[in-house]
Amino acid sequence: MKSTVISIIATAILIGGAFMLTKNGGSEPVAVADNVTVVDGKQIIEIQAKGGYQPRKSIAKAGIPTILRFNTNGTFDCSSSVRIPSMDVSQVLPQTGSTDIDLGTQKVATLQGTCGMGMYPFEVSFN
Ligand SMILES: [Cu+2]
Repeated sequence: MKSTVISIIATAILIGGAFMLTKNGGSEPVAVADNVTVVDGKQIIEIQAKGGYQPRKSIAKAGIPTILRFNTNGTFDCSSSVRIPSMDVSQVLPQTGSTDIDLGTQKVATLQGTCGMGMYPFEVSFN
């Protein structure tokens, strides 16, 4: 009986310790905005591309390495072609999938992007 209690306490300490390590490991995503997280010091901005871009406007942090991630899911319209002229980005997305575009470290500025035809706009503001 006594050894059972001890082993339960030991297990609880082990689980607690593992949990603390996870917390301190830095790999927990930190939300910056609804569609923006920071994981391991890298900012990830997620935009859905289908019949336009959602969200149309993203707010992100300037001064940290940033990935712009486009998610498609049965996207057959021209939002599967992405352009960000100021960054020289012209990217064709798969009909379904996830595509990362490395934006490097941005200054305080707003990036304007569109679909390949210039019909659907989106923007990312770095503050
Ligand atoms: Cu278009």
